Amino acid sequence: SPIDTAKFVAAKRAVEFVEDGMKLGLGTGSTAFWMVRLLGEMVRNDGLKIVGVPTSTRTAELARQEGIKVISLDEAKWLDLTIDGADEFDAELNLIKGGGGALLQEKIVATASDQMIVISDVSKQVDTLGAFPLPVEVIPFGWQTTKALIEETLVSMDVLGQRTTLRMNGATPYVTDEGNHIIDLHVQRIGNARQLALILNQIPGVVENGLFIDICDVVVIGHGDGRVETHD
Ligand code: DER
Repeated sequence: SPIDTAKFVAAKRAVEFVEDGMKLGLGTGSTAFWMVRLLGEMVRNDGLKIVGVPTSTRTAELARQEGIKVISLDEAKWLDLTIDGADEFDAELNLIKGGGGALLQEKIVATASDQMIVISDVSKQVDTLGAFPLPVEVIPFGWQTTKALIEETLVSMDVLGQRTTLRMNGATPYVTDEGNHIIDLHVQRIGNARQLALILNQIPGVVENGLFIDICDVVVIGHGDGRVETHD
């Protein structure tokens, strides 16, 4: 399908940045899926020498299946490059991530990397962040109070929507790799993403939010006709 083509060609362009000896952050999601598959082929067929730090248990499993050496972030300490997807990106390469529920490890790994490349498609390109609900990871203790505090914060900020929802996994609340919950913020548009990112993380009970500000260095945009653009 065109959307799969777009994801594939973006991943193919991104892995061109990968060199022997690199310590890589491996992203999570359907676009990152193609990147891990392509790296696996390069490891198996071309003898590419890399180690990978996954950003979720499911990426760890996929990487191992592909024959990529998986190590922990503590073993790696710092990474040369992280390649990951995004739910939205703007002209400043600020992102909303977390649609796949892995935003905490993704942000830690991306921040520990010399460079972050986002692999994406035009459906994620926006003038202003916020149409995609902003994921916020909260600890289970008192999560309903934390959710109410987040809503109070939204009322005091320049955001249009103030509705928040607990992310579910079927009939029960979604649980992240760290055992936390995710609150999705339906804000419609975010006037000041940098400010919102800072204020959200001051709320007791909030672990991390899906706004990636000044973290992404390059966005690779794939198109359904096979074209690829690179924005940095
Ligand atoms: O959850 C995440 O942050 C994912 O990277 C998400 O933002 C992109 O997932 P997709 O490639 O399946 O759209």
